[in-house]
Amino acid sequence: MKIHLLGGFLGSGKTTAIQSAIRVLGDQGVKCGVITNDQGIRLVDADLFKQMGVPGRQVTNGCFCCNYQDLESQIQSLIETEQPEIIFAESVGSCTDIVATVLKPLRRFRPDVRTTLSVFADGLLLHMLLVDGAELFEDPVRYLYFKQLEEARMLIINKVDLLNPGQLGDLKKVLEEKYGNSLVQFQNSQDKDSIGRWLQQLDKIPSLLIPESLEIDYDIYGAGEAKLAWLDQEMEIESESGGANLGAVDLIRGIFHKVTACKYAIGHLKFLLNGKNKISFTASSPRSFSIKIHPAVSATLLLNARVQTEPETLLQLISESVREEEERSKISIRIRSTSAFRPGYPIPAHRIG
Ligand SMILES: Nc1nc2c(ncn2[C@@H]2O[C@H](COP(=O)(O)OP(=O)(O)O)[C@@H](O)[C@H]2O)c(=O)[nH]1
Ligand SMILES: [Mg+2]
Repeated sequence: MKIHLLGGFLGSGKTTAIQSAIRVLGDQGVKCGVITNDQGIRLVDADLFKQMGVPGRQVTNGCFCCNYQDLESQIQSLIETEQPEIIFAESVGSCTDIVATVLKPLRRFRPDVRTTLSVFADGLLLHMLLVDGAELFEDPVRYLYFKQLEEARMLIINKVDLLNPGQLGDLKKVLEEKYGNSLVQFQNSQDKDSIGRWLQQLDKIPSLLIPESLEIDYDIYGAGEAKLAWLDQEMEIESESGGANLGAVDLIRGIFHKVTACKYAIGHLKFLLNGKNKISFTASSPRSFSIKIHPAVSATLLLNARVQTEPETLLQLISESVREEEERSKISIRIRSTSAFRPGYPIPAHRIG
């Protein structure tokens, strides 16, 4: 059996890569399972995997490292009930130091399982940070972001389809200087062939190759996580005139525009409309999106926002957007659940240095 861990910042494309990989492997008759992870509980991506029919488990309320025993139990439960050949475990995008706190413990406690770690980075965002010198993130968030890349032995530069040849060339040069010792893979996770190459690389990594644990200052790492606001919200939208879906989409646009107008760096702003359509924005994503919608008297919307600001500020911004949309579209929006917080200080259960 194999466990492929995925790390890397919010919105870098981990879930997309797992979904594509499971499709590719499914065509080959390989049974896969997935473990999702987040500081929150009501997650867009967990719902999507369920909808795909992928056997899945969740580690919620904190990262894998701080909930190692829960991760272990979820792996055991997947193995016992589903017998997958491969488990993909996606770590929450604000987490780093995974080699010391997850990969090495897994190799110690499950020596019979082949375990790998791939760290994902959004190529366009990385180009903005390393080549353009964009100052998107506050210092401790930047520290966390680059610590994730530093510990990668397998670094996936994702979303290469969004880079033009000039940008790709510049990025390759910088990466060669900074991460020349890592295996750097340029990928489009929406593309089957590209995903196939990643899966081949995962099979080639020698099992005895154990990456080095990071040297890391937990106070700065913890401060970086605490600079990010987490907000999860479930909403029900109603419109007697059939405008519920349209209202939901306008609300999504409204929230995105408010966040960008305030210049809050977006980690990941994700929406799930009616339990099936994922609409997501990251620091690098295009400002517009299109989605086919039908008239409906009611709609549901699940929101997972991870944004560099205070949770209270984010909550206020979203409440304002909701109020404005209700007035503008003459719809009614009922909030079914809300959870707004910043991640707690990381205290890993194990750390193998
Ligand atoms: N163009 C492009 N978009 C991608 C790629 N991988 C992911 N995305 C998009 O990036 C956003 C974040 O992806 P997701 O997999 O949810 O990121 P995660 O937070 O790391 O799991 C989504 O809108 C995806 O559709 C890629 O290779 N190319
Ligand atoms: Mg994800």
